[in-house]
Amino acid sequence: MVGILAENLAVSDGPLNSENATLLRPSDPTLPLEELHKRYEEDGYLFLKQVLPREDVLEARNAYFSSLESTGVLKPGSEPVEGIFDPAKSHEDYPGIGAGHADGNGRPGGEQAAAFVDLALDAHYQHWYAEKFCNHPALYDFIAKFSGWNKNTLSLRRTLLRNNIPGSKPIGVHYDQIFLRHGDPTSITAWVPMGDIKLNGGGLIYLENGDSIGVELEQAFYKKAKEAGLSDEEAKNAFNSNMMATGLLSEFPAEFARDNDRRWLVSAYEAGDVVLHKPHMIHASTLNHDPDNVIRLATDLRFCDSSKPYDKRWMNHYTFNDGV
Ligand SMILES: O=C(O)CCC(=O)C(=O)O
Ligand SMILES: [Fe+2]
Repeated sequence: MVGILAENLAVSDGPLNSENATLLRPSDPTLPLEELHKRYEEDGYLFLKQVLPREDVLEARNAYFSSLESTGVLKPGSEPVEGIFDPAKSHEDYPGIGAGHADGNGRPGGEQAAAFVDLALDAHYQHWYAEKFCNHPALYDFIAKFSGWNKNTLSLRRTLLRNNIPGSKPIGVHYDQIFLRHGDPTSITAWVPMGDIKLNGGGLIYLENGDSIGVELEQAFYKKAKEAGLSDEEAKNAFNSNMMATGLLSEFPAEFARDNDRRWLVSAYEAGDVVLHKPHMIHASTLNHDPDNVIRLATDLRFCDSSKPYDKRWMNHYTFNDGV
């Protein structure tokens, strides 16, 4: 019998249940470094419980939704920090940034969505976010110690604040090195939920033992490019042309897991949790089916060793069509 993990837990091409999914393993950030390293290397991810102070994350969530309130996205009478979508509105008028729209990372939505999209983009440049949240010492210090990069730990400026409104399109299957391919494949992504996310509320999912599959895919892309007679530099630039225009491996997570004989790892998240993942670790997002219409907000912060080559395109704040 197929067990239910959560009512309505699903990806774009179908439900996630005990047959094709299981739970992500949480880790206490105070565990010995040796154990944390072992988990990160073995699993391709490290799901840190409460590494950021919950109140600081909620303060950022509040700032974000307060800045969007004028667009009518929030349910009348609700508090901005709750981030509850107005059920009378259509999610099409509130498109998310960076969810792998057909036009890559171009500007989403039409005329109707302009004010919302402008403000959602503008949030990336605000002091509360760009200076305070992205450089939170609790996370930076953890990564500097965990990686052993210490003072060479560099936080890449380009980040994506992603609001997934109930019913909107989640990001498809990918690994991050595809987008960071001008840098050494040792960077660390920190996926940071900005608020509590229920199991069926649109959180990130990871492919079980997915790092080795990502490494193999990367090698296969590289080999194919070389066989086509491309130089190293050209091969680097040709990665995207080997897959979908968006750099994604697939828009169909259920099918992708089936084809690779793997399960998806799922979790509910609390404000203060962070998942670190390796550059080839395969992941995607679930549909936001939050029964209370809570908007899923998260950001991806990336860290690298500044003594190694890193992707300089990531040293500028995110803008539409920035070529990454
Ligand atoms: O938040 C999402 O839906 C996608 C995030 C992601 O892919 C990442 O953090 O690398
Ligand atoms: Fe990613």
